[in-house]
Amino acid sequence: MIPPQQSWPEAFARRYREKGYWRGETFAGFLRQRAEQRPDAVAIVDGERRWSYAALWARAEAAAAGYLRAGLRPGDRVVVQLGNVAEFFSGVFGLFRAGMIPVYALPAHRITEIAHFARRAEAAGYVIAERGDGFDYRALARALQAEVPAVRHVFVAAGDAGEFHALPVERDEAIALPAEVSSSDVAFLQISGGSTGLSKLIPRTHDDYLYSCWASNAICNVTERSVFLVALPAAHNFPMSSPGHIGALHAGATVVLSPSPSPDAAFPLIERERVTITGLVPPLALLWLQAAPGTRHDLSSLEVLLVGGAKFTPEAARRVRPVLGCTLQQVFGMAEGLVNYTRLDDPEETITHTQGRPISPDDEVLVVDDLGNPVPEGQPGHLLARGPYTIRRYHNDDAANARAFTADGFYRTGDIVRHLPGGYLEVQGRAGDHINRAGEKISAEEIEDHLLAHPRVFDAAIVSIPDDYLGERSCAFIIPDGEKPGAAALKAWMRQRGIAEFKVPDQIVFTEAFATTAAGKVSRKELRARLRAAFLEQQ
Ligand code: J2J
Repeated sequence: MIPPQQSWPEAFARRYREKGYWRGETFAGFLRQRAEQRPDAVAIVDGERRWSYAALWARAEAAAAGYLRAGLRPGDRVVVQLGNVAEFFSGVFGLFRAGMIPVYALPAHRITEIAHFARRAEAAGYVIAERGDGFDYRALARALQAEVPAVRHVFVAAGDAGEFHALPVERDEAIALPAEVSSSDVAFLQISGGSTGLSKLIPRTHDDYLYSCWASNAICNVTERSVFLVALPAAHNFPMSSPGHIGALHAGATVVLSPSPSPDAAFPLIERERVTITGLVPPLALLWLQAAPGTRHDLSSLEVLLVGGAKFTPEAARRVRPVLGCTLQQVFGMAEGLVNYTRLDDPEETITHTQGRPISPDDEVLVVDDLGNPVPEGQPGHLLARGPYTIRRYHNDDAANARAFTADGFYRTGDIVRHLPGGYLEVQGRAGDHINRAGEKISAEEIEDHLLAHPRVFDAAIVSIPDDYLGERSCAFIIPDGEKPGAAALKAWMRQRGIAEFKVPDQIVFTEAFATTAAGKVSRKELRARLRAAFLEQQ
């Protein structure tokens, strides 16, 4: 079991309960309730498959019995790596029903990342589909079990299970399912896109996460008549919780799964299913804006487009209503907690120029200088956050906890923002060294560590370079050790190490030396800033 969540001091927890934010609800509990209330309403649409709430719940119970029969126990952590398929939902709600704890990996993750999640979470199981986007996840499962033998059970939720367990679709009545867990327990571990080293694991409780989802529903007008399109990967925190598929299921609405976020895949689904709301990262929103005027598909059902994950420019934001005919909602959130939205009835200027304001009246937001002192409103500073759905610690990572939280429990977001009148925030950039590549966060340090393992790399520094389409792209500056390895060969070598494709540097620049100060000493952060400045000057 993950030890009881003691991260919110009792006085805070009491307040959040008294104010009705934490309602004592669990994931399995709310889905069971919806299945009783609206058994025949469509919960999940995946291609030609339509699962009612009753069917989804039955599948979740069947999966739960399958996990238990195989030997997993309540409290076990289970890495889930599934794309936008209906089985994501039966697989994950099955874990909730069995009192187990999903660890959400993205389909793009490869052995290096999956092994890290499994170790850090001390996972006992792994749930996959046989294939996705042409990739063989069973081969990845074999590699994982060779590297992390504690992962005893692999479940193939869709496709041919081969030597692994198939995820049952019929309930084995001989297996008793456990009683419901406590809503203050950790429900799952989400992946952080932080700046330093490997991803951290984010423990979210039933109470805190469900609050952020149902409160988002009210802000985004998600009700049981809504149809939510999951265009981004379902395991990502944004399409999961803002208000996301969890918000939509909580509302008793319909969740439509798109195999890809491209207009080719999404536009026909919007027309066919009369989709009312979806969320995109800025590069995809730009692609949709480009494709919409020429499309033969009827997009008129779309009421709200959420855009977040990276900064959306005011110029693009202004085009959403005229081109797509819906209201834009900017969303600035993070898997660690705090989520901000522009409101549906905000003035146009606020919607196009800000990244919104927090969900909760009890979100505490501070904007401080380098020394931690509050800066005046309107001045840029570091964003710190504390509140009823913002974590107070990472899972199993003392070093990260010491860095990421203040003594009084504020999460250091790493974002540089300006606080505007009315509590609105405008994101200015990042203090740390990560690259926000189309909403995917890449830690410079993590990629540098990979590069440094190459025998012909003497030193490496990864920087972000502004990119019209991606927002930022990654550029690796390399000092070779002897003969240059060649950019293509180096990229191929990185892929071979088993990392997500989005982390492979977009560009590689070989150089003789990195500029240093007169004193000869320079921090990595400063070095990266200099390399970026020198690169941009040359352009
Ligand atoms: C600028 N930067 C943004 C925005 C996130 C909703 C929406 C997004 C995420 C997410 C999420 C931004 N403008 N509108 O979890 O529930 C950058 C910030 C932030 C980091 C968090 C959600 N929206 N960002 O993107 O955990 O730097 O969550 O700290 O992946 O993305 O990344 P992540």
